[in-house]
Amino acid sequence: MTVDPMIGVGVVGTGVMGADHVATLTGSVHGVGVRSVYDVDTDRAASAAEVAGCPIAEAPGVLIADPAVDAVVIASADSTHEELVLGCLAAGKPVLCEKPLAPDVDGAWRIVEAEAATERRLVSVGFMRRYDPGYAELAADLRSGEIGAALLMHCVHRNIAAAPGVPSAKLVLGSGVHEIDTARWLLGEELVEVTAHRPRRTSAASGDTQDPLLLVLRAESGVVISAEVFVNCGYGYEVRCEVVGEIGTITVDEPVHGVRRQDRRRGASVAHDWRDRFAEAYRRELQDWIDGVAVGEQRGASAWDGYVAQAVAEAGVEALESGLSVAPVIPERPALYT
Ligand code: ISE
Repeated sequence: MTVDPMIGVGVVGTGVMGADHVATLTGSVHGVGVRSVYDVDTDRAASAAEVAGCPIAEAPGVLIADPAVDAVVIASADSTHEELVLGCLAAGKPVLCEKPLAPDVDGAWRIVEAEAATERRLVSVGFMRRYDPGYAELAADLRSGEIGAALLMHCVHRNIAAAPGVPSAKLVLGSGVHEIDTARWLLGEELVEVTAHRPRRTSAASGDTQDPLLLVLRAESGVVISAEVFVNCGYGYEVRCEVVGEIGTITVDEPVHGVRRQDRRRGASVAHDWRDRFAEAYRRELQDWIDGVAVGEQRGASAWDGYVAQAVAEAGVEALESGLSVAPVIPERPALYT
C-alpha cells in the first residue's frame, strides 16, 4: 500500500478569495493537493475544479466528511462561516477560515467554546498580514527592542472602490478588523478602548456610507493606534503602517516593483486589490497552515484571535454609531489559547 504524503484539502467557496486559494494551493504550495471544492454557484465551482483537477462536492457537509479531505479552507459567504467551522470541529478536521470567523461576536464565541471543548486547536483564521514579509520584518524589529518601547501606531487601509451603499459598519468589520488584528499581534497586547471619527465624506461614497473613517484604539500599555479606513480612495489598494518607538520608527510601505521615470515624473504602480498586494502573504499563510496540518499543529491566527478581533471591531461599530468611546468586553482566555 502506498501512503499519500500530500495533505488533501477541500475548499468551500470559490469566489474571489476561494478561487485565489485554489490556484495558490495548486500551483505554489508544497505537500498539498486540492481534493474537492464546493460553491453555491456551480460555474464558479466548475472553474475551480478545473484548476485543481478535482471533483465538485454536492454540499459543504459532503466535502467536510470526504475521507480524501484532511483539512478545509472556508472562503464562502461570511454568513456561512460559523456553521462550517463548527462542522469541521465536529469532524475533527483542521480548518482555515477567512475572516470573519463568524458573522458576529456571539457566533465567534460559540466556536471558541466548541474548540476549547475538544481540547485541541484546529481552527486558523485568515489574517494574512501576519505572513506579509514587510509586516513580519516589522514584528521582528519591534520585538528586538531596537526602537525602544512602542508609543504610537499609524495604520492606513485604502481600497480603490467599494460596492455602492456599503454600510459604514462594513468598513470596520471587513477592513478595519485587519488593523485590529495587526495591532494586537504586533504589540502583543489587548486593545482596551476604541473611538471612531467621522471626517468629511468623499463625494465618491454613495448613500450614507461614512467613508473615510478613522478608528483610534488604545492598547493596555497605553500605545495609541490610529487606523484610517478609506474604501473609495479611487487610486488603488494601499495598506501602510508605522510604529513609532521611543528611539526610532519602523514603517511597512507598499512594496515597490520597478520605478518608472518618464516625462519628468518618477513613480511606481499601486496594487489593484489585496490579492496583488498580499499574494506572497497568502502563499506563506497557506504553506505554513499545510506544514502545521502535516505535524498536527495549529498555525497562524487562532479562533481566539478571530474572536477578539471581532469583539473589538464590533466595539468600533458601536463607537461609530454612538460617537462615544467603547471598551470591548473580552472574557477570560480559555486555557487552550494560553
Ligand atoms: C477585504 O474583505 C479583505 O479582507 C481585504 O484584506 C481588505 O483589505 C479589504 O479592505 C476587505 O474589503
